[in-house]
Amino acid sequence: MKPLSDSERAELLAGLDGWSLVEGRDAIRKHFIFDDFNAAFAWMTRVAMVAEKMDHHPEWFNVYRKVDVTLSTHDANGLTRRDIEMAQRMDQFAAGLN
Ligand code: HBI
Repeated sequence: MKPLSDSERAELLAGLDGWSLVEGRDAIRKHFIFDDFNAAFAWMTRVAMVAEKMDHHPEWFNVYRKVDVTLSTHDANGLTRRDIEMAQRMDQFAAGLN
């Protein structure tokens, strides 16, 4: 799979909310905060189902109601459209919970 071109990157990242580039790595990161652990884990469960369906999995770290997410495509060693799509799905699910 091909990483995003510079112009695709600029255009697609501009459409995301609250995601930032990771220093020293072609990846994007966002810190999600939910009402409580139950909400955080419910969100992770929904995302996990989509990740399996997309065959595209996040790198994430959860403590109580916080989930730190990093997205990158390992097979491409960088950002691809799959990462953008996963970020959009994550934001959609989070909007429904908070
Ligand atoms: N998830 N983020 C990410 N990047 C990948 O390249 C990737 C994945 N999940 C599954 C997957 N690749 C498989 O297609 C390969 O490991 C075979």
